[in-house]
Amino acid sequence: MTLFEEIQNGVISGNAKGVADNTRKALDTGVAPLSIVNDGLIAGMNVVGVRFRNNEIYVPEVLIAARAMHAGMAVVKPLLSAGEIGGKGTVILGTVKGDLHDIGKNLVGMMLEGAGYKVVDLGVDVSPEKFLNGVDEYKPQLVGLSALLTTTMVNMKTTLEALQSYRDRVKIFIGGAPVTQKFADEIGADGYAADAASAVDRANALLVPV
Ligand code: B12
Repeated sequence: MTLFEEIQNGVISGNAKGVADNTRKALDTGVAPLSIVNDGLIAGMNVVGVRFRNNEIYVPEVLIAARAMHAGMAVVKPLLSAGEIGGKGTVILGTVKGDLHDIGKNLVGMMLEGAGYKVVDLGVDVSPEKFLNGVDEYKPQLVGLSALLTTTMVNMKTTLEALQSYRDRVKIFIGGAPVTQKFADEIGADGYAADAASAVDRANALLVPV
């Protein structure tokens, strides 16, 4: 079994210590931190998502898997952030009001940090007002909204509306499993990305001066 498979299986079975150990082992053998995230930790979590959807596993197993994934993330995160921290600009991230899912958002945040952005994470269940206050306080170039529920996607629209007067200064991009490019276009977001790696590409593209 490859180290990537060991890490994936560790996430799937919720073996936090095993994931952390194998993540260190992979780093020691020279594997790039970003590959560990993409091909180990995220790949494992994707399997967990499919099994949960198919009712093969339930909420407690998912939470235990997420904890294992975070154990690996804790090991790679300092290395991902080792680049020019914050040099590219500031991004505010949050999961919209009513929504408590944060695994994907956290991954996006870690990837953005790894790519050189300063990331301010407002957490979950973030109201439009809280996003507005965050923009006032941190003066970001980018705001990222996450939603994992079809019922909370609508709060992306209300958040965009709340940020209306900042739209000339701040780009807003969105993501989350039910979110699509079509939805992003419909609500007038500046961008959309399907996963954490393309979120970095999207951020880079949005911030290129026109
Ligand atoms: C983990 C999980 C939970 C955990 C969350 C733990 C946590 N700390 O996040 C718990 C158990 C708490 C939970 C609760 C619920 N959940 Co849930 N959950 C999931 C599950 C299995 C995985 C989500 C996940 O973490 N995926 C892994 C990450 C890496 O993927 P991701 O989030 O999609 O993120 C990636 C991209 O979308 C993108 N991205 C994400 N955010 C952003 C933001 C930006 C700016 C960008 C650019 C990109 C981006 O990049 C990420 C990284 O690659 C999904 C099933 C699934 N397959 O999606 C259901 C799922 C999302 N949950 C669901 C439901 C229904 C619920 C509950 C209502 C269940 C209940 N009855 O209590 C509650 C709601 C609680 C609430 N108010 O939010 C449904 C949603 C159905 C729908 N269409 O609305 C799903 C799809 C399961 C299902 N098939 O029924 N859940």
